[in-house]
Amino acid sequence: MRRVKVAVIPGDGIGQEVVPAALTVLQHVASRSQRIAWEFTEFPWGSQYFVDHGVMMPDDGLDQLRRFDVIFLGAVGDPRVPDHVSLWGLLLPIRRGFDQYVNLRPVKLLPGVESPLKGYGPGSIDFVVIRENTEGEYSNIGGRLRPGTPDEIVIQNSVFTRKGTERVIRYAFERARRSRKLVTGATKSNGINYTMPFWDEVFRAVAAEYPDVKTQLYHIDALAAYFVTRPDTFDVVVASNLFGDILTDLGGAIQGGIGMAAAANINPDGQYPSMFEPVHGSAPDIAGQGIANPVGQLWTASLMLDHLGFLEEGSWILKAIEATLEDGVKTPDLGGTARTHEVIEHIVSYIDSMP
Ligand code: GGG
Repeated sequence: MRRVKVAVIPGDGIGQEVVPAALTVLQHVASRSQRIAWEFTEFPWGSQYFVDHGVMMPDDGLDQLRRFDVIFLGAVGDPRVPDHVSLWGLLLPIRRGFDQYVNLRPVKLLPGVESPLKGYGPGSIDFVVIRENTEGEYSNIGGRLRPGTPDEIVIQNSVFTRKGTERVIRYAFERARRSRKLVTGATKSNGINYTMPFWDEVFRAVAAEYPDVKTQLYHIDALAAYFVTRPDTFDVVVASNLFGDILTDLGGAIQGGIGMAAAANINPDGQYPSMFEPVHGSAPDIAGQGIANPVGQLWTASLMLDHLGFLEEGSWILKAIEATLEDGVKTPDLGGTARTHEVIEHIVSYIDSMP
């Protein structure tokens, strides 16, 4: 039996619903497995904390999180707090402070779910996006001069380091060696004339070290269109921070909805805890109604188990998700009528009754 210390941050909106739901499932997985003893510690950080204390998390937040094996996060965002304040006060400092330079986001069409793209059935869309997670367009370097005047100047810099670019592209190639051996790079080296030609140069240099892996490099605009017109042709897609963010919302849409999409913020060196969160945000429009889709958070829990080395247990959650969706137990965003707790009950009873 291994003790696993998990920092739990439900955060805002539907994070407060889908995180406890996923913890229930994780407890059932642990009791079936007899190999895991979870130690969950919850942190009340997020937008309500900001309203009460003026910060999204305490100044020593990262120090408090450092002693955990993993971080399990729900959602960030609240109409009472500007989005750039909530994001730069919690989610982004964790990703950057803990050097979680890989944001791994699976895009897979599961049985029982309909893609808005016609002609695609279960498993026909199945790839992973590796999003650079610590630099690029999310640089936090820039400023505003003469705000509010006709002479206002606003600058936001992009930062691409050789180390940061090379390591995430290399991760994508290593990952592709374990799948269909095809890496697609997202670029825009026609219009963005310094950072993106550099990105392409590093991509080609790393590719040369992996002669067994096929490659393609597409401008982001064409790649977005190919996600719609030929999503079955991808294996591993690697993209800069902003491009990867946009592509994976599109990825969520083609796999049936953003409520399905999972993400793992990984520090591959294991020096710091990795963080697991769904792709979706806090969905204030449906928060508190008990109808949030818990699948993205559950799939994220499955990625967390994989990361911790509990591959078998991780696969139980995915199988339970598939069986539940196939049985038609789906929340309204997927065209169903089930409430969050009904999806969870179905998943738990599948796990508890596994042979
Ligand atoms: N699940 C975490 C969350 O709420 N993400 C919302 C979001 O806007 N994230 C921005 C990003 O991933 O860059």
